[in-house]
Amino acid sequence: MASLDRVKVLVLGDSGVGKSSLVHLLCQNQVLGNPSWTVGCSVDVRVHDYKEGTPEEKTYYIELWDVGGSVGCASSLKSTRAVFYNSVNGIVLVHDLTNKKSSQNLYRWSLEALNKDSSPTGVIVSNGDYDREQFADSSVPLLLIGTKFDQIPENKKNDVLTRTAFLSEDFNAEELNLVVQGYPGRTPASFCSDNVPQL
Ligand SMILES: Nc1nc2c(ncn2[C@@H]2O[C@H](COP(=O)(O)OP(=O)(O)O)[C@@H](O)[C@H]2O)c(=O)[nH]1
Ligand SMILES: [Mg+2]
Repeated sequence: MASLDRVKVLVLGDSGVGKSSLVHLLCQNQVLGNPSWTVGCSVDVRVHDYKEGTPEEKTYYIELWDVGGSVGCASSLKSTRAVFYNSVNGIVLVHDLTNKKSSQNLYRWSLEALNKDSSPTGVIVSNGDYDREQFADSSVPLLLIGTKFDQIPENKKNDVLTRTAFLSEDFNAEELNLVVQGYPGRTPASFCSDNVPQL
């Protein structure tokens, strides 16, 4: 059998935003019943038929690297994480739509993974002084995923969608907002597959 092309995708974001649930849903096609703490990094794989049914159809072996931890942690932990950031083909930035801090921290996560998080003085760049051009010239495609859309009250949904649209512009990223866990009347797997054609 011919070997499949391998694509490495990082899944980054604060603890509790739903990274493990998302990766499980994408790779196992089912809801993660009882998510546990992710220690270090866990890798799951999805076999994906790119442009299925067309002459350009090609099968890829997509590795989703779910990197645990906190972005505000000590630099020694960060340098440990740096080993995961080699040879990356894409980054999924995950934030919890009910938690603004998790959205703000995505600036730091992405700059860390793109290896652009230190100024010459070693001071970490926060979203207050980040530069859009740092994302504009990135050759690594970014996808922004907002989770827990089911937890947003109906009258707040438009505000949230406006906020995520600005955020995805900042990152020069595609964006999706979804429900990774189920909610009444909708199975999460079908909801997700409707919304994640690119993945
Ligand atoms: N309501 C709701 N809960 C979610 C959603 N996605 C994840 N969760 C819950 O959020 C919690 C943290 O999820 P987990 O995947 O462990 O987050 P991680 O720390 O980023 O890996 C779990 O209790 C999940 O069931 C979602 O879309 N809606
Ligand atoms: Mg996890």
